[in-house]
Amino acid sequence: MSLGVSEAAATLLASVDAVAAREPLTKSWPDLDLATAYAIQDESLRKRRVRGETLIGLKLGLTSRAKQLRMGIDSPLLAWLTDAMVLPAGVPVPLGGLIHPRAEPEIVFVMGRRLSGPGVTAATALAAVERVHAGVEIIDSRFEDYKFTLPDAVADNGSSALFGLGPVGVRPERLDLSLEACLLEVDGQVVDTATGAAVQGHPGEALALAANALATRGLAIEPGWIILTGGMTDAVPLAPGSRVAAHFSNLGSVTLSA
Ligand code: OOG
Ligand code: MG
Repeated sequence: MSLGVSEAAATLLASVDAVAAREPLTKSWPDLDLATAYAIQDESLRKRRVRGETLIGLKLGLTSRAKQLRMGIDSPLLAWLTDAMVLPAGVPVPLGGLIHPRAEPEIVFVMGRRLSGPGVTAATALAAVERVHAGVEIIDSRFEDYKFTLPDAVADNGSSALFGLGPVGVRPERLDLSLEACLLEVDGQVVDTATGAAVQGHPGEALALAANALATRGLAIEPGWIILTGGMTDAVPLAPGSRVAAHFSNLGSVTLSA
């Protein structure tokens, strides 16, 4: 027996609250399709808003080859960000509230203007951006062993948990984001590197993809929204006592302590 949309959303939020992984929805709901998965995601946003959370933007996931290969899924996803997901600078990662967190470096946009598809290109998308920041996202899939299909991950709001932004905000026209480089360090050792080109060739392409995908659901990207464009490298597990730092060539650094 498969769950309905509202029950599935409630079950996934219960996994967040209980800090407990569960089996993928598709185990008991093998024909869960993407449209229904996005309906579950929207319903979990509605439930979060009822609890008092505020919608502050969205994230793309699985926009780089590194991430797609790791998860075995070759198409990007969108998910919602709320104010409860912001990790302020200097605050340790609250590991006790997370199931099996992983950290990944991302290029992040803060929107100046509304961006509404269809037909958005990277150039028109970037023209709507106010500032670019360095970011680190902490993902925490609600599914056992991070094993899921694309509809599972969509329903689970793209494994979203927390994210931190760097203090440096740069106007998009001042950078070539395809060349923006990132070194990912764990406990002082470089474990991975990438440039912005890892994200759909250019993070502006990811932003355009998000605007055009939202348009098919009758939605637009709103002024002031924060947009995480997707992990540039594979994500690294966040172990107790560890320190993860993402150093960018122009955007500064973000450091998280677990
Ligand atoms: C899905 C979320 C992916 C990204 O940046 O690629 C994501 C997952 O890998 O759990 O946030
Ligand atoms: Mg991510």
